Parts: sequence; structure tokens; C-alpha cells
Amino acid sequence: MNPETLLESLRTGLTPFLGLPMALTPAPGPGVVLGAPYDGGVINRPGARFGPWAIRNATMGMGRLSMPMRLQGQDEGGRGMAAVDWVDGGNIPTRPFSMEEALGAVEQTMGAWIDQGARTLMLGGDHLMTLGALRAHAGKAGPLGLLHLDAHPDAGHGELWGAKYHHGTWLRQAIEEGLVDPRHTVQIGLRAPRFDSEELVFLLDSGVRMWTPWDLQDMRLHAQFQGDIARVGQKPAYVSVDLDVLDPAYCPAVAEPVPGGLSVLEVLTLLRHIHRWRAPWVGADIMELAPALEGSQTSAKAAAHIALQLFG
Ligand SMILES: [Mn+2]
Repeated sequence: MNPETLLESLRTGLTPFLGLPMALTPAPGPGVVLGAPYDGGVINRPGARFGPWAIRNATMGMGRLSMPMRLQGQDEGGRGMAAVDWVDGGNIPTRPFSMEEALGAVEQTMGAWIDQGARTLMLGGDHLMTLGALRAHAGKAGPLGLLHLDAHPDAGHGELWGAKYHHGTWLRQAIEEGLVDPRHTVQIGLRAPRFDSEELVFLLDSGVRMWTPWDLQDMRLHAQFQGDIARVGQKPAYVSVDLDVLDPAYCPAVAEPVPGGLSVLEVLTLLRHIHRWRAPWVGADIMELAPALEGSQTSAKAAAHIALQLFG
């Protein structure tokens, strides 16, 4: 966002992502940012429907060129957002009362942009909306590689809560529908206590690679970690970031904060690996930001998790 677009935001009262031009009608172009203001798939603490506004507001006045790449003269990511000619496509009209309709709206709106050749960045919204995005992209590119940053594996069995679709089941659904190739799927940051181990067995049997924050601290595993991320990029790749991958000290405003997570710096550092893929990711999302929950329960959650850890 340059001074001109900042002044335009002040004038119009609108804050498109990074000051990108607004475009509500799909047209040929390299990429589009879309909000998904839906949180009907949240089990415990709703509020992610307000995420797209909060993220857009937070980009007001921000530059488009990430600092470390410039200083180190590296060419991994080209010139980042500064080099692309993306638009902000506004929000997807997700009806608040029906998951199926909301998922359909994501698939349809995003699909219309993909048909025009666009890559997509979705601002959540709860993580269930990723299923709609994967349906849209896989419909065009076939089974995708998936890099999934999250405290939770999101592959729960629908019967657990009597509902097939919610923010904790979308990955199982995506694997069963053939939208992602589990052998090219990597999860990073997993640490939330489980109700049972069936979900993890399902993922392991499918071939998904799973990394906890403890694994990431073991330097002996670093080459294996890099290899896993590289394998995601051997296919058309999707990157899904649940903000609860971050420690609540950095990002408490999510539906399910889990202590013991990654720092912002750790996430920014590991994302650099994706710029070594032979092709840029086709779609990405940043999910679960519930801005009204800022600061809520952070300390009590830390206490609860330390208590649990006492039992091994
Ligand atoms: Mn998630």
C-alpha cells in the first residue's frame, strides 16, 4: 500500500487487502483475495465471521515487500506481493445459517475466479471453508498437495459430534473426496489433546506427514522436514494456515487456542521453504481469526494444558 492508496482508503472508508484494487466480478488475472465471513462450523468459540474485516484493516499502510528477502538479496519469492497484480475480490456471500450453502458459495465464487486463471488467497472464516476452496481448486487441478499449519489435525470423524461438516472434519472429507493427495500432505504444529486416537491413525494410514512443535525443535529432523515440505510442492499445492498454529501468546483471538505453539517468527521462517517449490501455490488461506476474542482465556488455557501435561 503506497501513500496514494492509503489516502484512498481514508477517503472511501474501504480497506481492501494491502490496498489492492477491488474487483467483485471475476476477470482474467493472476490472483484474487477473497474473504469467507462464516463461522457456523465452529464447535466452541465462534467469531471468525469477522476475520476478513480484521485482516484487511490490519494491512492498512503496510508495504508489499517482505523485508528479510530484500535485505538478504534472495530470489526465493521474487518480489512477493509487490511483484503481482492481484485484486481484492471482496467477500464470498456465505449465508450464515447453512453450512452446505456456505461451502457451495465458496466453491462457486472461488471456482469462477480459478476459471479466469487466478490463484486465490482466502481470509477466514472458520476452517471448514477450506473444504469449499479445495473443491474449487481440485476441480481444476486434480488432487492437490497440502501444507497445513494447525494445532489440530482437523480430520475428526463426523459421528463424534453427529455432524459430518465442521471446522474439525474438513481434512478427512477432503481426503475421502480425493481433493488432496495425502502422500503429498504435511501438517505442522499439531499439539491439541485428542478425545481418541482414531483421527491420527486415519491420517497416518493415509500417508499424511505430521509434525508437532516438539519435532520442529529437533535439529536432527530438519532435513526430513524440508523434504516433507518439498514433496507438497511436487503437485499443484494449497497452503492452509489455521492461526491457532501460533502460540496464544502471539495470537489468542482464535476459536480453539492451544498453548505450546509456534512463534510468528517460526511460522514466517518455515513458510520460506514453499518458495522453493517448482511452481507457486495455487491457493492459500488464513483461517480462524476471531477478532473479538483477543486476549480471551489465554492464561487459563495455559494453566489447563500444563495441568494435563502432568499426567504424561
Ligand atoms: Mn484448523
